[in-house]
Amino acid sequence: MTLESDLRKALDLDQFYLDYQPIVSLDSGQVSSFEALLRWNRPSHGIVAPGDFIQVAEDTGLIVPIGERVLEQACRQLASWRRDLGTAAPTSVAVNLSRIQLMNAGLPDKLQSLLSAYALDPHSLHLEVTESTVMRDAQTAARTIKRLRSMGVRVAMDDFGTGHSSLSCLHEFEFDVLKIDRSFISNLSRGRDFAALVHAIVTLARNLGITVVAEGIETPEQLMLLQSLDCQFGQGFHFSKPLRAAIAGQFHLPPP
Ligand code: G
Ligand code: G
Ligand code: MN
Ligand code: NA
Repeated sequence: MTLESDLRKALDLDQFYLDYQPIVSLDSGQVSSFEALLRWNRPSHGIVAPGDFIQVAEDTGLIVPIGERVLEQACRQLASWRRDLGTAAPTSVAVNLSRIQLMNAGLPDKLQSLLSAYALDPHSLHLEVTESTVMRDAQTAARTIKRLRSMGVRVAMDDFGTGHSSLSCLHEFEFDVLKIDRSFISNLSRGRDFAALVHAIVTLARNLGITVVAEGIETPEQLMLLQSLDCQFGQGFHFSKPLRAAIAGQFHLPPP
């Protein structure tokens, strides 16, 4: 049984689902949105994380139907939180996109029909792309990102700072959100250089009018440092691991 044929079967049998990790305002301590993270409930393997199958899904093109399933589930979940929780519902959900999905000419129309079908404000859908996703065919990526943003969808640069062209990325593409890679955060306590780097990224983003999210916050010390560096939003195990949808909808952080 190959991974590819199991992935096809997983689509037929609806074995994919999303967990949701809170993204928190570092000022107010309120949950502002959730990042949707793909999971595969694979028979006789248990829960499989995307790191173990995304590459094969990309190589076989299966990432397109899988990704459409992900977008549909995220939109449906957001609509259902709206219906059940009203004003207490999360305001947005961030979905990760592979390069093949971003390059797929059908993506904007697909998204438009999902947003209409679930009566969602386009601002409530955020798409996360990495530097390597956009840089391989930068012209096409820039055009697609422009089109998505003109629909009102927000676009985030994920894992910022790990690629080879992070800075040129910022002027070639219009990003709404910049997510500082967790390697910068985990090194924060290793001395002043990393704090200086993070502070520079936060300031740069602010001056460009881009929202900043620090990824991979694991300790109260990292949180305090990021607050002192004026970082607006954060995400990481310190706040919460990715959660099942039913738990995420009810999730609140204790008041500080
Ligand atoms: O295996 P692990 O959970 O650590 O993998 C996380 C990686 O998988 C991250 O790079 C994340 O961006 C990616 N990922 C998570 N969910 C999705 C998804 O729905 N689609 C795509 N294309 N990538 C995803
Ligand atoms: O590449 P991307 O940022 O989309 O990856 C998301 C991945 O990061 C998920 O697999 C998620 O479980 C993981 N993650 C989220 N918060 C933390 C954290 O605080 N520490 C570590 N090590 N991983 C995290
Ligand atoms: Mn991400
Ligand atoms: Na990331």
